Amino acid sequence: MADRKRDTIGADSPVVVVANRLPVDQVTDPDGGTRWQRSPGGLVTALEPFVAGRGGAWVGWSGSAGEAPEPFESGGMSLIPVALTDEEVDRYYEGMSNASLWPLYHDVVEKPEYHRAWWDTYVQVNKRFAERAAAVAAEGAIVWVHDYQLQLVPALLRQSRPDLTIGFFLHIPFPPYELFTQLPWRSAIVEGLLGADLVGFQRPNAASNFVQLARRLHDLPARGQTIEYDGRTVSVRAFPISIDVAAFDQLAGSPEVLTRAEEIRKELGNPDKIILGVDRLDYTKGIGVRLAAFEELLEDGLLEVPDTVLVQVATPSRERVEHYVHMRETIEQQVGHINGIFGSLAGSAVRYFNQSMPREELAALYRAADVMLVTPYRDGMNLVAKEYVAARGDLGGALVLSEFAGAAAELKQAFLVNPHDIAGVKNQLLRALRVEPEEGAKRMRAMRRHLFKNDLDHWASSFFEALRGSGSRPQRPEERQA
Ligand code: GDG
Repeated sequence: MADRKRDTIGADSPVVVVANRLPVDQVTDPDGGTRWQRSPGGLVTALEPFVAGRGGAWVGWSGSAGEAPEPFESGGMSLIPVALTDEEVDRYYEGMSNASLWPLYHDVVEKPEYHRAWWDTYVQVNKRFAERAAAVAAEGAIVWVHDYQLQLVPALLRQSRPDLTIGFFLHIPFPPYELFTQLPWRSAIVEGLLGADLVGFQRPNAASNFVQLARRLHDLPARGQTIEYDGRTVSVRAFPISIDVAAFDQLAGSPEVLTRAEEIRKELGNPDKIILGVDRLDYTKGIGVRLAAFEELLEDGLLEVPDTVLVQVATPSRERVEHYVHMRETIEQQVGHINGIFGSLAGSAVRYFNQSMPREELAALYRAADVMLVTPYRDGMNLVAKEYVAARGDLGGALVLSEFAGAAAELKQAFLVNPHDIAGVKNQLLRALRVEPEEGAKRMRAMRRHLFKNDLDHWASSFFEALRGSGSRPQRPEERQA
């Protein structure tokens, strides 16, 4: 991707995205030179047309501690890096974001830690993001702030730039009143979010949790999907995120991926059934649950190795956060235990990868897998479930999906499970493994139909449309003519 630098990069941007990370990663070439490469994430693909097509800017952290690079242009967007020191990465990102807010927002699956020093740094870093956004946003611009790391940015921005139309989207669940109110800084977070004109969540129950909070904690008048605050009306709605369904469908149906899917089956010893899990190695994803269910089915003699194998891709994640170090040890012990008992010289029962795989390899795994196991205890949406369905243009395969993933509300024809109920997970896994091809195809077709109508572009357009209709922003002259 060609990078260009100029003095006034990003100034007067009509659309600004503010997210913890920039949409690029710095890569080092063999000759030692460095360059920026577009990040593989779906969010970039979703937002790029709205930002790049309008000469917009993206404010975010580069991913490395220390001085921030100068703003630069890339992929038609102005990228505005925000600097974080080592201590800020430690307290704002790994601490407050990933050891306090992440577990609290995921039903306290692990116990959140609350430290005042983490909070102070969270406030300080949120101010920095807000300042950078305020500096590049044009008069009356639209600013879209993302996720739990930046919940104070909407209010901070509104203070300095009341002319802006501000949207916020939370990618993870939002907890009910009873859990949220644990947070020592609960009022500040609610006030931070209320700085937006539109607050978006993955699911309607998260939106109503937030409305309830505003009503009970701040005694604010709230009706349906709106809250009256500070002389403004804040809209609160669900916008379930999706993936680029057509692109994934096409990738998974390409000759290269299909050939690779066949190779994968062979490399695994041509088992009758392949069960697959793909997750960031995170304690919310319920990896231990599926290992336990698989182990019990082997013990019960209902499944056998090498007829059936479980492939688990567990992508390294947040490796310096204590909870993650501990869970990795537990999962790896569990895998070792199962393989020790049920493996043979011909191969092991669980093929475990603590590695990040190329997208093409993931698509081939999805295509090779007879059953996809997605068993989070709580998940905002879960894009892996949607990718699996998008990859199955052959209408093969079966999806076992946790009721506690946002995706379960849409992928209703999946084999739904309660991940706290191991007996139930075992039953549904067996049903999925034994489903008649005709019934499997019927389920897959219905889920694919839903996804093709509700793709990533639909998500981003709906949010932008709702945001444009929400603020009290004065119209720009060209909009008045249109
Ligand atoms: C948060 C919320 C919400 C995984 N391993 C590899 C790889 N991945 C890709 C998957 C998928 C993405 O990462 C994971 O997305 P999820 O939605 O499953 O989960 P989170 O990372 O927790 O995301 C979640 C999401 O935000 C969006 O709003 O759905 O609920 O928690 O796309 O394919 N990609 C590659 N190699 C890997 O090894 N290339």
